[in-house]
Parts: sequence; structure tokens; C-alpha cells
Amino acid sequence: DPNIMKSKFRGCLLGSLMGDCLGAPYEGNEISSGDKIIIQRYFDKMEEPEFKGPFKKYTDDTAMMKSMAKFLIDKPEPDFTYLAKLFVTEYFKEPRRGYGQSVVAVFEKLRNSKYTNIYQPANEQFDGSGSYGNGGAMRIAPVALYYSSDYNNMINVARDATRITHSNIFGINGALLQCIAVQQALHINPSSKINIKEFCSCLLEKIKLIEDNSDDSEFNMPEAYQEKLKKVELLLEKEYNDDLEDEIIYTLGNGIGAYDSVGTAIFCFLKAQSCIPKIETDNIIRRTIQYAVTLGGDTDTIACMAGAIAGAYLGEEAINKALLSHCEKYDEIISLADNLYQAAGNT
Ligand code: R7I
Ligand code: MG
Ligand code: MG
Ligand code: MG
Repeated sequence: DPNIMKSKFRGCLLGSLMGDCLGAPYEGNEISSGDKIIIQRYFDKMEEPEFKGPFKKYTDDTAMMKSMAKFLIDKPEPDFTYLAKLFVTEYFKEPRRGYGQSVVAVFEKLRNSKYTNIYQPANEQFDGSGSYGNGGAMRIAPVALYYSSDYNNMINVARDATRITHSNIFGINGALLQCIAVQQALHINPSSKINIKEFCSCLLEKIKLIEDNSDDSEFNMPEAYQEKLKKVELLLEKEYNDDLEDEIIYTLGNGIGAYDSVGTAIFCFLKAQSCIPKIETDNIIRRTIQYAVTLGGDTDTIACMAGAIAGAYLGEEAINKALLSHCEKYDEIISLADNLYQAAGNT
């Protein structure tokens, strides 16, 4: 059904935006159980129809996601130099969006070298080992939407788009894992329950192929993301207890490294398919985002990635309109999703 797909494109990009905007105020915090009550009230308050407040601003996650969508919309064949220019132009137009500390050097080098070799600046990061930050993963959702029924191209474009800023194998494969998760969610019927076991085993199968073909001589963790996904599955089966969240953070991570955040985002999405103690809402997308925020750390990015997966599964109808209305430029993201939907060959 084409209407369902159109709604899923919107849901995905809006879920991504909401996670970023609503998670950003908590980025870098360690969350105590008292903070959970504050976070519950923060979301409740925004759902009140009479509540007026300044927009929750989006950060680098959305700024770069918008460039990814524009790159796919504007060029019939992927033009990665164009994408590099979009990133750089966007950064110098609005540098104060909370970008990663090191990626800024890539933007400066790209600009100064006039894009002669768009992959060289990223290759030079961290003495040649490349960034393992989650900046590739946080912005990847448009690629999953655009290539939703062309898996091999999706992977290749996702990889080459990531490599402009992140050349480390953890940064790249983390972005691929997030991309595959969004693509899988896109193909699930929004009116049926998710089969969690099947979702995980499909992800595992695909990331295994990718890791088997990755050169990971430097770190020698050739099954890193496969092992991460197995931990996600194990943690999903655990009964709630007071130490569970500490275990989740310890095992899956909540940091700015892709390895410490992409598995966590997938976990949040799957966990939020049923009720979670101390998170009071019937809305699955809100539950996903709010849960990601309560895990602390890189809240904007983990909520953004989890929100993108949830929105791709459930579509725009499942987005809480009151919450969305507090997110900066949500109407622009709706147009962007529609243009991406058209560019992908739909009408
Ligand atoms: O990955 P990146 O775009 O940052 C994204 C994060 C998200 O949380 C955003 O919301 C924003 O807050 O930043 O930017 P990078 O600068 O490439 O990576 C982010 C950080 O990860 C770096 O500044 C480093 O602190 C760390 N990092 C590394 N540290 C040591 N060695 C990334 N790669 C390495 C490494 O190889
Ligand atoms: Mg950010
Ligand atoms: Mg290998
Ligand atoms: Mg972040």
C-alpha cells in the first residue's frame, strides 16, 4: 500500500527529529531514579494541549540527516562530493549545533582542500585510525528509506556516505547496522506486532555477512556487532529489576561511539514494544524515545536512532502530534520526507 509507505517515510524522519530534539537537553547526563520522574513530567508537560514553550532545538544529528536526504533527492545518481559539500555548507552556516569535537576538523579540511579527495580528511582522523563516533549512524535513515527495496545499493551508498566523516570500521559498520534496522522496520506491517526474535535474527544474519567481509585487522574484533546483537537479545529476555538499567548501560553502552550506542538504540526500540516500568505512556514512539533518554549519556543520538526505527515501523499516524509540535522545523522534515518519497520513485 503506497499510502502506508508514504506515512512510514514521514514517521521515520519525524521519529529521528523527535529523538534528537527531545533527547538533546539531557545529552551527557548520568540519569538517577529521581531524574526519571523529571523526564516523565517533561514529556507529560509537552503533551498538554495548552503548554507553550520555546522549540526544542535540533542538533547536528538532524542537521546532517537533512543533508543526507537532500543528497538523495537532488541527484539521480549518488554524488558523494555533493554530499560532502552539503555537510560542510551546513556546518559553516550553523556551527553551533553540537557537532562532535573531532568531525569539525574534517569539515575544515574538506573545505580547504576544495574536495580533491573527499575521503582523505576522514582517513586522517585519530592518527589514521578514523573516527568510531556514531555520527555516521545518527544520520543514515534517509538511505534506508530511499533504497528500501534495493539492499545492495543501500549498503554501498550507506558505507560511502559514512566514510566522508568516519573511516573506522566501528563507525562504518555501526552506521550499516542502524541502516539495516530502519530498512527492516520499514517492511513490517504497522498494524501487526513485531516478532522480536525474527527482527534480531535477520539483523544478525546481515551484519554477520558485513563483518565477515570487513577488514578489522587493527582492532581484531571481527564479530563485534554480532556479539552486541546477541547481548541485545539476552537483555530483552530479562525480567525487570532495579539493576537492569545499569546492566544495559554497562553491556550495550550509552556513549558517543557507534559501538556504544547503535545496539542500545535497537534495544530501546524493541524493549518499548511493550510496557516499561516508570515510563507511563501508551504511545510506542514516545516510549521508545523516553526510554532512550532515561538511559542517559548520548541521549539525543540514541533517541534519534531509536526514534527513526520506531517511526519507520509505525508511520506518521503513531507520532504524538503534541510532542512533535515542540520540535524545531518539524514541518520542514515532513516536506523532506515527502520529497524523498517522490525521489525514490513513488508518486
Ligand atoms: O561521530 P561524530 O559525528 O559525533 C557524533 C556525536 C553525537 O552524539 C552528536 O549528537 C554529537 O554530540 O556528537 O563526531 P566525531 O568527532 O568524529 O566523534 C565523536 C567523538 O568520539 C570524538 O570527539 C571523540 O571523543 C570520540 N572518538 C574517538 N576517540 C578516540 N579515538 C571517535 N573516534 C575516536 C577514536 O578513534
Ligand atoms: Mg547531536
Ligand atoms: Mg572480518
Ligand atoms: Mg549526541
